[in-house]
Amino acid sequence: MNKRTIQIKSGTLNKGPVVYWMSRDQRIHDNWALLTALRFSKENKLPTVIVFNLTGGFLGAGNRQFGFMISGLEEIYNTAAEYNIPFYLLRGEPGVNIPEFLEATSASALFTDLDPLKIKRKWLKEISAKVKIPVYQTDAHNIVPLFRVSGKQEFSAMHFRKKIVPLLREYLEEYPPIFKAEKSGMNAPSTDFESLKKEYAAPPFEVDWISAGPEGAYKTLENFLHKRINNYNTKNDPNSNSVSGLSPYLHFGNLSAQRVVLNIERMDVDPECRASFLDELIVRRELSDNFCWYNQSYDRFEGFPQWGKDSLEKHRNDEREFIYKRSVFEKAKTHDPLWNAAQNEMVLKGKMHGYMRMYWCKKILEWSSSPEEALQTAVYLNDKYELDGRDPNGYAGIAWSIGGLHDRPFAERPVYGRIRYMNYNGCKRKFDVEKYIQNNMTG
Ligand code: FAD
Ligand code: FO1
Repeated sequence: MNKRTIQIKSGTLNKGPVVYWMSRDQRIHDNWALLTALRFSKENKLPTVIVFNLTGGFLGAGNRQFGFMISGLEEIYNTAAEYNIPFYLLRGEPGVNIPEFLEATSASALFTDLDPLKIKRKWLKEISAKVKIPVYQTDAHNIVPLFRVSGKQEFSAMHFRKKIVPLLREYLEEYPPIFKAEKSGMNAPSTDFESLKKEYAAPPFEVDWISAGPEGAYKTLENFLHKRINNYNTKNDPNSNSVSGLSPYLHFGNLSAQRVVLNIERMDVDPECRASFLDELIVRRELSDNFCWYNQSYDRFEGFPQWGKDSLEKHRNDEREFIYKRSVFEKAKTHDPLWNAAQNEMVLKGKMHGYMRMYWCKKILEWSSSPEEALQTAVYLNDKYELDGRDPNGYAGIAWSIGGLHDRPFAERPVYGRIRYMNYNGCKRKFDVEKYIQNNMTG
């Protein structure tokens, strides 16, 4: 088919449309999965339709994330129409809805995007088992398809970097322009986005500092590239506005990481800032997908590297100075004003600065009664409150903080064992802690 696509199932073409089941990559432009479906449609003189399945309560997501996602989908629905692509929004279980939709439309083939998360792999398995048409999956999220970079879990950024960098020349190509699909007799059913948005707009969880969808994503990217990227060397200062703020858009696939890199390459950017940003965007981000794809225990203690598990095991019964239950963490009621400020930032805004995420998570390990409980608390809070949560980056970031994933052993100390340690004084040396606390006070 092409170098970014794998065939999940063979089958015979029917007479109906080619269906793109959009899930992870919620955009029309710069989308290899949609382009693959459109090309296949053209070769077979068939129309293309997009179907999106809304699944309530997805991995702990609430109004905040659904509200953001639905506003983006409304924009995508309208853009799809410009290319003669009807957009269907279904609600319920994809394992039931997608096969029914394919049957009802006599669909010829199914295309979808690729996601390493367990729930998405389960959905695709259920769907494939029920249909008789060909099923294809395209990695539209990673610059180098994850199955091409490596056939196994990579244990450090250094090893992963060595594998991905030589492939970038081949994969960092400009996207071909999207083209109009064959006109079909099918009209996009009208979707009442206003009612949907109202359904998910209830407080206390809405956020108003970010505008959803691909348009919001491009504006944020432009602002970062033209005004802020040259300050990226201060990325570890949570008071500096030097990070991109792109993670919610990358998470929902409103923006392609490949587009970000292509646009940066056309600009004159400070070389140190450029290298540091691209290392996060390419190496760290795609390494997280590698972790979740090859290690389906990505959200469990068992998923940590062996040395991390052994070390945490040895220190399991160490005395803890403070032990908090999940509810104390959730209400930001610990003894540490810096930790509480980070938690407030996440609860109030749906985001937390990258440097604070590390501190936040390591302290959850330090102040929980076991590493398993710490992991559960961190995943629960991250997935409930972060706009960009429920993402391979989140599971990898938490496993890095608590279990030493992609990291090396450090000097032994209580509770942490050989897992890297962080503390308040270290933060004080790096940035104005009082200012960060003041900026994230409640009430
Ligand atoms: P920038 O610094 O501008 O980076 C650009 C992009 O590079 C990010 O949007 C992201 O896609 C990628 N990136 C940056 N840092 C990392 C990293 N350490 N690992 C993987 N990719 C990275 N990221 C999420 O997208 N979702 C999460 O739920 C999430 N949870 C995290 C939890 C913990 C405990 C930790 C330590 C990290 C977590 N991260 C998560 C990774 C990182 O903190 C965020 O991606 C980053 O802070 C997002 O802000 P930004 O877009 O301004 O980042
Ligand atoms: N994907 C879907 O196909 N249907 C959904 O209803 C859905 C909801 C959702 C809510 C919050 C969120 O963070 C992600 C959500 N996603 C949904 C999936 C998402 O696009 C990503 O594919 C994964 O979360 C990360 O890879």
